[in-house]
Amino acid sequence: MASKRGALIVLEGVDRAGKTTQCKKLVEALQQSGRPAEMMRFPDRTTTIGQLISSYLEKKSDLEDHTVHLLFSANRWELVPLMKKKLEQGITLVVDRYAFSGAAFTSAKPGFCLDWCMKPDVGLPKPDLVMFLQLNPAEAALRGQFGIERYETSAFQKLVQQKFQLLMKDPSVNWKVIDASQNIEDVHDNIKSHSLKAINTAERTPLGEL
Ligand code: DGP
Ligand code: NA
Ligand code: NA
Repeated sequence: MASKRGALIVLEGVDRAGKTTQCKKLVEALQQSGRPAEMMRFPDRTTTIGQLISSYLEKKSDLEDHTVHLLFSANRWELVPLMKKKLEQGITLVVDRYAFSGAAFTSAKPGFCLDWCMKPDVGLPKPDLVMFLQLNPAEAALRGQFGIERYETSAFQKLVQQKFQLLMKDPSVNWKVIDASQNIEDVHDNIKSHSLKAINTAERTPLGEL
C-alpha cells in the first residue's frame, strides 16, 4: 500500500508569541478533521541530552556556548529517526521550535556568526512549512513578565528577533509570517489554513533536507 507521507510543520517565534498553545490547537484541529497529527517540541528535555540542556536553561549548570549549541543540535538529530518514521507513516508533525531557534538564539550571543550556527543542523529533515509567530516587544510585554530561565530577558529576545528576520530571508525555506497579536482563534484559523495547504503539497513531494 503506497501511503502518503505526513507534513513537517514548524512553529517559531520569540518567547510569549503563543507557539505552544497554537501547536496544541493545530494538532487537535487536524486530528478532529481525520488527519493523523502529533506534536513534538525542541528542546526535547526528556532525553539524556535534553536533560543537560534543561539543567543549563534552568541555570543549574553552566556550559560553554559552542558546546551547548551542539547539544541543542544533537537533541534534534537524535529524534530524526523517530520523526522520519512518523512522517512515513502519514503522521503530520507539528513542531514547537526547530533548527531556526538554534541559529537565532546562539547567533544572538557575542562572537557567533549565523553561518557557523546553522552548520550542525545541515541535513536535518526540512520543514514543509515554517510559521513565524510575529509579536512586537511592546505587545509581548503586555503578556506578562519573562520567566527566570536563561535567555529570558527583553534585551536578548530583541536580538533573537533580529536574527529570525535574517533567517526568514532564506527563500529555500517555506516561511510564513503569522500576526500573533490577533486573538487565539484568529491566529489558529490562519495557522490551520497554511497547514492544510502544506499537508496537501507534502503528499506529492519528497521530504527535503536543510
Ligand atoms: P522552550 O522550551 O520552547 O521555552 O525553549 C527553551 C529555550 O531554549 C528558549 O529560550 C529558546 C531556547 N532554544 C531553543 N532551541 C535552541 C537552540 O537550538 N539553541 C539555543 N541556543 N537556544 C535554543
Ligand atoms: Na522558554
Ligand atoms: Na513555548
